[in-house]
Amino acid sequence: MVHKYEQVAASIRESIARSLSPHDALASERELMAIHGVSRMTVRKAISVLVEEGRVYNVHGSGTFVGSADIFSKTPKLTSFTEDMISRGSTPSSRVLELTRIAAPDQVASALGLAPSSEVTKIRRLRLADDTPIALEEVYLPTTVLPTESLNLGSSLYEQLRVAGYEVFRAEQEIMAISLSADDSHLLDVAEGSAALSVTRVSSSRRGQLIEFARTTYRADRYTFQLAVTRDDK
Ligand code: 16G
Repeated sequence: MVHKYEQVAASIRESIARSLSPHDALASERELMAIHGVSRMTVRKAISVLVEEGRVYNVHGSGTFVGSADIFSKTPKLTSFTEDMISRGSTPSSRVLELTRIAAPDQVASALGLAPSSEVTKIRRLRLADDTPIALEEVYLPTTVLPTESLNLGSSLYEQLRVAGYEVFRAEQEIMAISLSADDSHLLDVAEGSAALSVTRVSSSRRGQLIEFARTTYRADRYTFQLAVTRDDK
């Protein structure tokens, strides 16, 4: 059965493709309710699907606007790079820059609760969407989680972790604005010193086992983060 909100979402997708440009306003909630003969709740559900897909974004108090096709917007849901790109209709790919087994640097060992100098796999990849560089990723995994030799870096790391019984379930993240070094600017195909968002993520499994220390550096002109915030009940 196709739900009403899916029909409304499909019809909004169509009208975006047909007649709207990035950052144009969508019809108001009230208008969408009238056009589709549905409740406010159904309109809200349809819009939230489109927000998840990155096709539209909300500006509090102003309405809903069409997203920009070349800007990827990440929501607080825990997702992998592959999932982020596929949900936006782009094809993800990777260029492996480094794959080594090393003694964990102090910061990594302490974040992952490992004894100093424990063995970890270090992975550096350039991540692309439809062949355009989007992010640089540096990931450290304890070798006890996945042996270095078993990794297939052409495909999703999170999918391989899931298959190995280490589904990434929760992550602590810190987001920082940085200027790219000359080398990283070159890899990401932007002017030297361009702005980027550096996200440090420490990921754990459903059982609380620490799995991954990652630093993902996104081109600031191609990536935004969306966070829903609420006031604590008094
Ligand atoms: C995301 C994660 C990164 C993870 C990667 C796995 C953030 C900030 N970072 O880039 O920690 O290693 O996805 O992607 O979301 P994959 O499964 O496509 O290889």
